[in-house]
Amino acid sequence: MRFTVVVGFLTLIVANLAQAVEVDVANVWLRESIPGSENGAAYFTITNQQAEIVRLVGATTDAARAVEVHEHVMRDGMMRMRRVPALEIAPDATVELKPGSYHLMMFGLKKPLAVGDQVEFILNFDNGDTMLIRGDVRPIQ
Ligand SMILES: [Cu+2]
Repeated sequence: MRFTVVVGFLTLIVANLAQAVEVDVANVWLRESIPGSENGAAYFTITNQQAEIVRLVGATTDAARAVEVHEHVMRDGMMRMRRVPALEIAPDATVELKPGSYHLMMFGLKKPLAVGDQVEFILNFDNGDTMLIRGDVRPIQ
């Protein structure tokens, strides 16, 4: 299933300052909260449709106190997460944010993520452009 990317009003505000990034964001989804967990994660695919590298440097949402771009890395035989200051997407490349890999880490959820909820994020790019995306909460498999 594909979700249409909605360009947010913030893009209009900064349109005169920043060149709009040409990306396609699809399949935005979140995993339903484990009871008691204050953190969450969001996933999507992002395709660079411009001739230059796109760098995703962060995101915000009303659903959580803070959001960071994260990746999972194996260190000392253990799976750990670390912050990615700038997720680079090469021209014509697609990067998949998915469990066990890149994700949007949500800290301090305002309420647990329940199946059927829709959550919006504003993606921030290094050139100052922003993009509003919306995803559905899916059940834990
Ligand atoms: Cu994380």
